[in-house]
Amino acid sequence: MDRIDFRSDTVTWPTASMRQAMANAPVGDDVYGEDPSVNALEALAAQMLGKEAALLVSSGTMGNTVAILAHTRRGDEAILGIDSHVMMSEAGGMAYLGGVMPRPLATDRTGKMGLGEVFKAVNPDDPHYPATRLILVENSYGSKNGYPIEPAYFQQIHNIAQENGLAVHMDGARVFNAAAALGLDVREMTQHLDSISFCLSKGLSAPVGSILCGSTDFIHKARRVRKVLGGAMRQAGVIAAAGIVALEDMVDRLTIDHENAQKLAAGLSKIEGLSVDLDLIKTNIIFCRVNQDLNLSAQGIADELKKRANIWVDVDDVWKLRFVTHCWVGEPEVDLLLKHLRLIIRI
Ligand code: TLP
Repeated sequence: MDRIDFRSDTVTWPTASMRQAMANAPVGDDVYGEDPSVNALEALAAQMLGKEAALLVSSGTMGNTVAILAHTRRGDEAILGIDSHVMMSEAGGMAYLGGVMPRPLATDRTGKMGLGEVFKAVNPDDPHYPATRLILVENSYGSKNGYPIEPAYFQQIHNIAQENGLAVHMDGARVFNAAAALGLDVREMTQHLDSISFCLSKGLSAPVGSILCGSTDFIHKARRVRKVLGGAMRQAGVIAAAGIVALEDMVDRLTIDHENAQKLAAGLSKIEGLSVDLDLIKTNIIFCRVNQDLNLSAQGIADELKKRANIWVDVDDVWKLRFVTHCWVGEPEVDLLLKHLRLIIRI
């Protein structure tokens, strides 16, 4: 692949051992519960995340949508961060498919909703108000440089939920990044949650798939919702086989992506005209502001990078770029990106 792609960790291709495992995967009909590879992946994921059961779904969006629909009824309300992925980038699935009202709350620099605000957002049991049923959290927090939020926060969210009979679901698309950054076992990140979904196809490099984890009862319910959405697959073992390799081989190396992000962020912050919140770069996502005095917008910089060096970056807004490190962009690619940025910004 000659393209150097910093747009997202979703661009990662399956590794050679994933392709091998896919070719050799034992399969069966997963709607009958007979696919040995899917069953093995679900058992491994449940055990690693410290939950009773797990369900393979096609994407992070499907994992979150299935979870929301399984936790709620039409007309219920879900509290969530105003700049969370579920709120901003999942096509309004909770409202479109579930008739669920989002109750968006502001988040701080690290993606946390204020605990007082969460508490106040829970509606009283009064027929005027939608019934608050769910709190949605995210970790790492994508729109805040993938910041890894510490488990103590979720313990407090869980307390509010318990006092009010609510469920807590985490969009843990990159929860393994969060755990790695905090030096914790991922089970410590999930202990205060009723359900969590995470992605196999981001930093873990699998081609397809996410996993929803929770109690046996919850996953039983979720399996029905997945079927309703057309997401029950047949010989999905070919996908699951890559997912098993992702969990066995790709988790421990995430710290390399974080080190490369640190290096990139430090380099960016030294280029006049670009700025990065260095104290917030803990995982593999970097948002970089472009000074409006430069005669180049974020799009202009992205176009130049592509033209000169086939380097692809994500344009977040007119004055903001996003860079994501992953296993296909290492130290040499970081150096090359920085070199070209210096040249482009000097013109
Ligand atoms: N995120 C993508 C884009 O949609 C922004 C990316 O490139 O980062 N939760 C979080 C926190 C995510 O970042 C994403 C994807 C999802 C859920 C959805 O996963 P998919 O794309 O598998 O539906």
